[in-house]
Amino acid sequence: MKLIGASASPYVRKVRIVMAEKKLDYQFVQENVWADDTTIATSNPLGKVPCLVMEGGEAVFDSRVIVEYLDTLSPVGKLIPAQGRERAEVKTWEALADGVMDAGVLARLEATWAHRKEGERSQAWIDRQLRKVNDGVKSMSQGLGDKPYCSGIHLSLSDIAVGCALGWIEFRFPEIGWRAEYPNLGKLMDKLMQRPSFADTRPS
Ligand code: GSF
Repeated sequence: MKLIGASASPYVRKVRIVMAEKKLDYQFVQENVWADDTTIATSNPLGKVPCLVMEGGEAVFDSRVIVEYLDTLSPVGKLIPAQGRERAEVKTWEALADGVMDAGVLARLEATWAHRKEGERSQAWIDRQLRKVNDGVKSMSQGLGDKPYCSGIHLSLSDIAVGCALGWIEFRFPEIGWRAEYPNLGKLMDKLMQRPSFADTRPS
């Protein structure tokens, strides 16, 4: 399998961590989707990473579809419960974490996308998206409480998705300072960073 991605992308990191936790082999192909000469659309018509390209050349996207597929490939370290409430809970944590990343990406693009002129940037839009980031992180902290993991008693996709969202906020929006406000999230993040899957995929 070939994973097309970028080392700063939190969605790509989620897939790389799942690959590592599941002990799956793959080739990581770095692609700058913002470059004029990007060829990402030949694999993903939406022009986004991550995109998984299978041995036969078929493409699988987006990150939620990819991680769900990867979790079926081996029984090693099941990350998504097979059914029922537990499954819905993990998928909701993932949706929350992805939603925080989506809002953060929208805010960042509004503020920094090179093709948007100064007068075209909307502070009201940036504020709206950052509110979602802040509310989302607060909800993560409330949901985690004093439990060791976001859902269940073992590592799951919930923790991986939350860890990717928090790590990316720390990387792109250090001023948000979620560690000071939510020590329980800091504790979870420190624990996750002790895993090679997280330590080896720090956003850069
Ligand atoms: C989001 C992927 C995405 O926005 C997923 O895979 O979960 N829902 C999708 N990827 C960004 C890179 S990043 O911000 O991490 C991307 O490829 N953007 C290119 C574009 O043209 O929007």
